[in-house]
Amino acid sequence: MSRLITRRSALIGLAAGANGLLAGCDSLGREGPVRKLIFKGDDWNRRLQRLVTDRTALAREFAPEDRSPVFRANGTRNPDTPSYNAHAANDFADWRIRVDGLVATPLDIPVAQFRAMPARSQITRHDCVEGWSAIGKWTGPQLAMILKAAGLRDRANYIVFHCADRLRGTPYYESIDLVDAFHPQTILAWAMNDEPLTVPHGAPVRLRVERQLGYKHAKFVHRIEAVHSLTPIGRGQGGYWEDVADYDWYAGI
Ligand SMILES: Nc1nc2c(c(=O)[nH]1)N[C@H]1C(S)=C(S)[C@@H](COP(=O)(O)O)O[C@H]1N2
Ligand SMILES: [Mo]
Repeated sequence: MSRLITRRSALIGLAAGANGLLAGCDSLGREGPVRKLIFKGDDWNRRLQRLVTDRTALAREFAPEDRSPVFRANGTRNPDTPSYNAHAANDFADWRIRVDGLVATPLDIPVAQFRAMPARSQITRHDCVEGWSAIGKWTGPQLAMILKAAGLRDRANYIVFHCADRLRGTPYYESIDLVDAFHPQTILAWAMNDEPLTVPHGAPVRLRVERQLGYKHAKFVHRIEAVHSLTPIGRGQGGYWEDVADYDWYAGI
């Protein structure tokens, strides 16, 4: 946890610096080009969010009766590749999740072992950028536990989730920073509403990163990679939609 503590003190420093910058903003005018320049880009958005909200705070959790009767599936509803279909036909018994990149001990976790790990359950609201929300219950091990088992190296800054589906020929992927990776509600869910994940919802394993919008919640995860920089991954923007449609990398809610 020393890494997190280090980052927290770094955040405090950042907040102090950002305060100065914010104070200066009044004199820059509300719509001026300078202000636009300062506020452009999700890096600033992320820092501002860090300043005004505590990113380690928990997302709201709901009661079982709050669950949505219908939880829509969105994006890829079935990766439908020969390899994925073979796994699905076999109830994903041979699915493995690789954990590699900047880790001391790369892992290759069979899904059965994964399902046997201590798990967290949480009933949360999923918010899609397309304008719909749904409440569901998610169960799975905390990502923090898996990252601790693998041992992140010092240079690791981001965690990348590689998915089994392709959209228009391009593999879906997503990434988060270490604040979200070690957030207690960041889990690798293998169950939804007390049933094993169905294919439309990301079987056999999908990410839940509850403080961010829906597109960050990578489904069909087969590889988790710790990296120093996002630039060499995909087209370098940190995720499929970030690459192809300019979505914000940091989609905090
Ligand atoms: N691998 C993969 N993950 C994905 C997507 C996708 O198309 N492929 N779509 C994203 C979007 S936009 C949303 S809103 C959620 C939808 O999750 P659901 O299908 O369980 O509702 O998954 C996200 N994760
Ligand atoms: Mo979405």
